[in-house]
Amino acid sequence: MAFSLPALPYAYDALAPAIDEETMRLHHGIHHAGYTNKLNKAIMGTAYEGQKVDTLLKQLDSLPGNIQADVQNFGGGYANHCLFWQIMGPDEGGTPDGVFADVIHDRFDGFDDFKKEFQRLAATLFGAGWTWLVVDPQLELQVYSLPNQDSPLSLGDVPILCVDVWEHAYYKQYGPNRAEYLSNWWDVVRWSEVSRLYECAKRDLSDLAGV
Ligand code: MN3
Repeated sequence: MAFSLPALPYAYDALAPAIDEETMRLHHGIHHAGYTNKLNKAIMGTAYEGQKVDTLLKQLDSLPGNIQADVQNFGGGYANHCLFWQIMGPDEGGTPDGVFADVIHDRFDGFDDFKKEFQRLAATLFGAGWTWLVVDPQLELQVYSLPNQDSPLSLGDVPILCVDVWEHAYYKQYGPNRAEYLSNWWDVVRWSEVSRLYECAKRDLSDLAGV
């Protein structure tokens, strides 16, 4: 089974004004589609055909040299954008609630401090890459940036929130003003989904550790 470009779970103009329609069309229809096609080309006819992208990214270090870089770049590009579309939505934003809100609060001295730190990392990432909120194998939340399309899965962490700071994600609409893009992006973060992914990540990591 080849990888396919997932349909957006909302209309192309649904995230405006935070992310406008033209940016979403290019980002999904050209960039994400491009990663999907290149990943398929890299994997097709190899022993890794049919594996899930998460499985490939988790075992990146042990992949043969001729497909390792392709999985890192195109597999990462494929998976990262799938998550990105999923954790956004129209009329979202605000703050998380329930158990996840408490976890964020305890880990980062409050939601505002979490936002500040996450946005600082995203604003200062040099060049192209993503900023991540992940659950690590000790089930702790961590925030960090990674270059290019590198995935936290390849480090043993499970990503639950991400922001794309490649120029293709914002330049058409915001020009070089990445900080403004980031400030507006919070308005479309779908905290209910991030919270659900947190619970899934905890469960999967606990199963893995046999606890
Ligand atoms: Mn992108």
